[in-house]
Amino acid sequence: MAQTAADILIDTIHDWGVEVIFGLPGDGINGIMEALRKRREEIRFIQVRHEEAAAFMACAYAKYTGKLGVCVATSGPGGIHLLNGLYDAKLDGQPVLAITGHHFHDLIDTHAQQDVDLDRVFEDVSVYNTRVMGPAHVENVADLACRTAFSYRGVAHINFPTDLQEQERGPRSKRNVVDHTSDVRAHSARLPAEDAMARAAVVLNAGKKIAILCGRGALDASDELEALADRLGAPIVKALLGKAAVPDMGPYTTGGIGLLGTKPSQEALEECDTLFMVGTSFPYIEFLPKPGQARGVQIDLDPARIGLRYPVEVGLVGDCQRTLRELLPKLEKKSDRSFLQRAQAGAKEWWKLMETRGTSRDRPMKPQVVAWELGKRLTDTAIVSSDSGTIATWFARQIPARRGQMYSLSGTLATMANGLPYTIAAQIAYPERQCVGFVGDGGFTMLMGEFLTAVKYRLPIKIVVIKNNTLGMIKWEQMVFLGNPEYGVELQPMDFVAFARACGATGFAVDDPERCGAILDQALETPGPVLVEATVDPFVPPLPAKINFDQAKHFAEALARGEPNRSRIAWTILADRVREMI
Ligand SMILES: Cc1ncc(C[n+]2csc(CCOP(=O)(O)OP(=O)(O)O)c2C)c(N)n1
Ligand SMILES: [Mg+2]
Repeated sequence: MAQTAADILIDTIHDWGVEVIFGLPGDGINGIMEALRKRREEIRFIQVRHEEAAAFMACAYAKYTGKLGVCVATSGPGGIHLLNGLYDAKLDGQPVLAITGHHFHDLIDTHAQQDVDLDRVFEDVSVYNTRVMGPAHVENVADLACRTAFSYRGVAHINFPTDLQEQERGPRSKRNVVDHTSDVRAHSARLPAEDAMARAAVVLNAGKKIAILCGRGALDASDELEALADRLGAPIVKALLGKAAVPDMGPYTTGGIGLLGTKPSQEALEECDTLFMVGTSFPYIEFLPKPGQARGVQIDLDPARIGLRYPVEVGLVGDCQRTLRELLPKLEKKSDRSFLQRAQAGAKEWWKLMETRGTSRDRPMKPQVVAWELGKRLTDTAIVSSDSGTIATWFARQIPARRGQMYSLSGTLATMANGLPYTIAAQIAYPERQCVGFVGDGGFTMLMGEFLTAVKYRLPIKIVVIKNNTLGMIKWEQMVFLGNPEYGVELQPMDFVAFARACGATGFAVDDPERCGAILDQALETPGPVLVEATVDPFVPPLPAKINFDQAKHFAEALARGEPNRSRIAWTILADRVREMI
């Protein structure tokens, strides 16, 4: 059978190592679906219930494997649905290819049905964006789309009019020499210039209180980071996407930073005289040292991100692992360990506090208890995905990352709803590993149809839904940041266990802290997809590790100005603080 333009597309991306495509069919991509059907042994098509989830899955697949994540959607609405997930990939720097349909090529821009020029719609989200003009165009643009997504760590988009997908190889223009492109992947050494390395070493060797801030770019540099911390006597502070970069219970890290970070991390950044940023664009600038307080050195793969958040003296453009390996021999071992030791003492105290919160036996059950009990039960190679919300705070603080595990959520876009699709993508990529979603009831219900996707493909994912019947994070933001009583944040409660069962999966419910561990044990041991509904106290605020005066004032104002739940909130906070003091 003659090769169609859609066949050429799928063959080309297969040559780039693509083995999985997430998507949902439609008449704008029927030619592509047929090409996928014919190649179902080589490329797995995972059918989703909502295209947004397909884009999240592509993003997560890229995050967890380092490979190209691919999603496909039909013309018009299908493509539009992809957008949020594609922005997640753009903002967290993941290589993703989005393939979309268009209607008949000779009716485009004539008010025809689903006449949405997705190549124009996707202009902002993509690093490469094109519309196929005919079969002879396909290989050229598909090679370039894959190469660009990898090279610039972003979204490439190919929009494909539906009738062209079925066309067979036809005439080429006279300049379009056959087979003139290549699918060879090429890498640079990704090492900074020698003089920059020497200057970085001078700054770091002069520092007396050095803090290392690492992010997602350092995820594969665990050993190097710990060697660096040891050499410099420097605590490692982790941006959330860098949670798995070094183990929390290791001797060098103070854990996360920011609103959902830890006190010792914040203190390390407040007191340091040198800040060494390794693979991070952590966006909350107010948590970084004040400009002028500390000398700055930064490693980033992207030269455009040097000095983005902090005025560094030396920028090292390169891969974190390789750069650190080259830099380490140039660094002197600090004999004064006091800065690191203080951070270690602070981290020990912090973990004691997390344990106190995580082992509370109060009713209603605290969300921290669920995170703590889950953390204890994860396997050494577990992959844990989470959502935006207070849920991210418990994920960040109460689940200690171990070496070999992976953790992610939507970092820079901070969207809701990605947690379930991320977990599914993780399980598709790693059928043998324990893949867990730790999500809020608001985020989960946005895309909960995807639980059926897990059932359909018999994916043994474990989803823990923290049920507080509220858009918790926003409730607290309204109070703590603005001093307003909560408004528009209550959620209609639902029975998640019945939902899981209705999907053909297993559901467990827990609301008793005494039973939480046992129920999680049961859930983790149950084969197939499992959902745990953990009903928790909705009045536990995810307060910053150190509360500033404005936040406390706003909080008090919100309570005074008619916050409907003020007495329960005040009582919960008071009771917790008293318990933590005794
Ligand atoms: C798509 C999207 N819509 C809205 C928001 C704003 N937002 C951030 S967290 C949050 C609440 C999340 O609620 P839930 O999933 O129940 O988690 P909880 O905060 O209760 O733990 C909202 C509405 C967002 N980040 N993304
Ligand atoms: Mg909630």
